[in-house]
Amino acid sequence: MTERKLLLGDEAVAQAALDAGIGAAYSYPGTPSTEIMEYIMESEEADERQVHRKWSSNEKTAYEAALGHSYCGLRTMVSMKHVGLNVAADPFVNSAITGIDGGLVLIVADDPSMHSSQNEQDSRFYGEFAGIPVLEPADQQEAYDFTRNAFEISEKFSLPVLVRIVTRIAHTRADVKLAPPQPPANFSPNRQHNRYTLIPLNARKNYQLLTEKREKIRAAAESSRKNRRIAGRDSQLGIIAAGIGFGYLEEFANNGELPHPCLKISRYPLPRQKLRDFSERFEQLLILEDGAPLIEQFLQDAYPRKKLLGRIQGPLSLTGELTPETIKPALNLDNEEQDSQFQLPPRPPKLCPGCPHADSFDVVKEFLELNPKGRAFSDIGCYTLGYLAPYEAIHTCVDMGASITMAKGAADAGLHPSLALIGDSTFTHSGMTGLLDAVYESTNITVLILDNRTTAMTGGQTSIGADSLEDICRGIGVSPEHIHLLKPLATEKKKNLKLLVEESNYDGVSVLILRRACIKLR
Ligand SMILES: Cc1ncc(C[n+]2csc(CCOP(=O)(O)OP(=O)(O)O)c2C)c(N)n1
Ligand code: SF4
Repeated sequence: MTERKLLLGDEAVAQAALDAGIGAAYSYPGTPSTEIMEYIMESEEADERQVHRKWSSNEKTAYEAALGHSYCGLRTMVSMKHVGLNVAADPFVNSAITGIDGGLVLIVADDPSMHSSQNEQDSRFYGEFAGIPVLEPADQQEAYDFTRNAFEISEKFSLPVLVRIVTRIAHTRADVKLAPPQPPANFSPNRQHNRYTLIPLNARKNYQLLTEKREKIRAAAESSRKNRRIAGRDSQLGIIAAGIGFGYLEEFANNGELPHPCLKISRYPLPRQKLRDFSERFEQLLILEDGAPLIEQFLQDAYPRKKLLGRIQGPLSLTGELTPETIKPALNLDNEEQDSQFQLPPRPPKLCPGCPHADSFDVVKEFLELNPKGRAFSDIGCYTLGYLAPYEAIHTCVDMGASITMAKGAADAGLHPSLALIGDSTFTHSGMTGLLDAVYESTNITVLILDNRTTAMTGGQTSIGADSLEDICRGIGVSPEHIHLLKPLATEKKKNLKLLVEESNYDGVSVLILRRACIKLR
């Protein structure tokens, strides 16, 4: 009997990778992709098969480890949130040039509407940019099926394959039909050293090979059933629906029949000919894609005079996620009465009562009141909430690791006092190299590592360097007398403030480690 499981989209992807016989999974946490790795970590099946699975320091190290595993002939999955791919972009783009051995599947969870992210970039562009195949499931069943298939495509073309999911697929559950599992491949390290050694002599040849592969993967996307026409009731309008856009369109089907004929897109590079053939049959087209208007831009360039309903010309917004509600007006199926039933009051995030970060902010806030010319460059984590009232203790949050480096740049410009606030996990993700820059130039900055012993913001994953922070700072070259361990508690406030004032007056790099466990860890 076929096995079925009720799975989140994230879990469907993870189960598919296990069933595809992976030897390892690598990841750094980030909403909405975290549950992929958590599922694999807790899986008994993965335990029995001894699938290697541990959190990595960041997305770049995760991607490179996956490439090394694939190099040995074994299938591997690496997962991350969309901004994580910015961090992993270097090995990701270059792995298209080296090619892979064991199937390498990259799962990227995009976050349209920025439910828990700094931006809403669309990872399909990364696929086009690197020249690799991208699959975009419309629901949890496709998340499972496409991930299984992604390993085959990866091995067929010797290329990594990107599977793009979005928050609403990652974090909603559906019944998923599983396919029989496959045994893992045999360990067989690569012998073609010219493929993986990207000196110009080899890289030029490999890049030429990649351009030839691009034609093949484009042809495969053109002929794929993942990109197919589906009949609909009213041919006044043609719809092109990608990924979850198709899932939303299906909500308006009547007895299984779509309101308008549709071209469903789930495999990239863009099947340009298929898009043209479909588009030429309609005077008006509606394009449903959750993210940036990748398909719509192509059609606008190809048919400047055609009426295109979508994100560029409206009525859909250029930003924010698609929902059945947002596409309803474009389908002339608006029903305001029903909409208003689902309005929930907003619930702004706040620190948990008793959070150690609150006591650190009390100190920083008072310090900034004493030093109004000072600035506190922050990073990403629970402590980003220090921006909001009642703390209002930080002034920036741009990307992981940017606190120390921005504090350094500002100090280089003459800003004083220049504070950097960074969590323990973010510090080992991408703060350490910035600290080295500051030590190298003996820049006058004061770094506060808010060490709550975990990666709290994404649900409390292991913070893999938390036990070595003092050693790391010493190793990077911060003078031991300017590394201090503090306890963020109301009773220690006076002492902590005094030390912060003293260290901010030291003309060099100081590090204060404010250590108290996140209350969720108890
Ligand atoms: C490149 C990138 N990867 C992952 C994330 C998701 N993320 C945001 S903050 C964070 C780490 C938070 O841990 P820590 O710095 O220890 O702070 P805490 O939340 O524990 O206070 C993660 C994983 C992100 N925003 N950007
Ligand atoms: S989860 Fe932990 S670190 Fe985050 S706000 Fe709550 S107590 Fe603070």
